[in-house]
Amino acid sequence: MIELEKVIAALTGQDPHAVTQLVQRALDEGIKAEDVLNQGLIPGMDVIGERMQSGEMFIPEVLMAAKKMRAGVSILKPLLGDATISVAGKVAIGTVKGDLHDIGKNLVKMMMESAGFEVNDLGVDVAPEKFVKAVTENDADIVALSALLTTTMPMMKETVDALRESGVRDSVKVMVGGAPVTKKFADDIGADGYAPDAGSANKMAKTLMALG
Ligand code: B1M
Repeated sequence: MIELEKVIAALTGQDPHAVTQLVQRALDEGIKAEDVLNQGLIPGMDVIGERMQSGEMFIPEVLMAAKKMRAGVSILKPLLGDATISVAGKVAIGTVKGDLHDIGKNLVKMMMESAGFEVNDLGVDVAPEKFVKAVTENDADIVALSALLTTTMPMMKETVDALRESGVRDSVKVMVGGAPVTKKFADDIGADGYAPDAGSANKMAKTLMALG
């Protein structure tokens, strides 16, 4: 059994190799790769997300933790079946058309990957039809839209409308976020979920997956 406290300490500490060392030690002790991931790294990143949400941790620390997490997962990946890696669901994420801001979107992506989601990053300035394509061709379970400009927020509604017009709206969940976006806005445009920050975005994604 990998101890969660040790994972959290490794994710939040100063030593850049602490997570990889911990993962390797756990494997050497005979702990299954799947358990190291599901009972160690993923719950550890959930705690990081909660600390970010509550203001206990700041963006640079969260980025460092996500980087360490990725290094830990890269040791586990060859030992895990594909199904174990992508159990949480498939997400197509992007910053909406007309908007070039991607720092927050990238952070959300990292947190989602850390939580076990397979994330297809469509980049910035993503037109509604590209999100539609991600659903029709790549079977995304969740479309995750980021916007940082009040002028590009309407593009979120256009994306929801495009999904509806293409007949795939009912087969996918839509979640939105970004500094100017609110829960009320999300409700008004017919999105399924809203998250104020990267720490809560992966929780919302898990909630949406559980709704089916
Ligand atoms: Co721009 N910019 N910018 N900018 N920029 C803002 C957003 C702005 C608030 C600055 C200001 O005026 N005070 C302002 C928007 C005003 C408004 O619309 N209300 C603004 C403007 C006006 C512009 C330009 C129009 C400026 C110009 O050219 N005249 C221009 C637009 C370009 C375009 O997009 N078409 C522009 C350009 C740029 C740069 C290219 C220079 C650069 C972006 C670089 C990049 O992203 N690669 C930039 C930056 C860096 C900023 C600020 C300074 C920082 C944004 C950021 O990265 N924050 C920003 C001012 C500010 O916020 N202080 C500003 C850190 C990031 C971690 O936070 O993105 O909010 P954030 O993400 C958070 C949450 O919002 C949430 O989780 C993240 C982590 O917790 N979240 C989600 C984000 N997406 C989510 C999705 C989810 C869930 C949660 O679910 C799917």
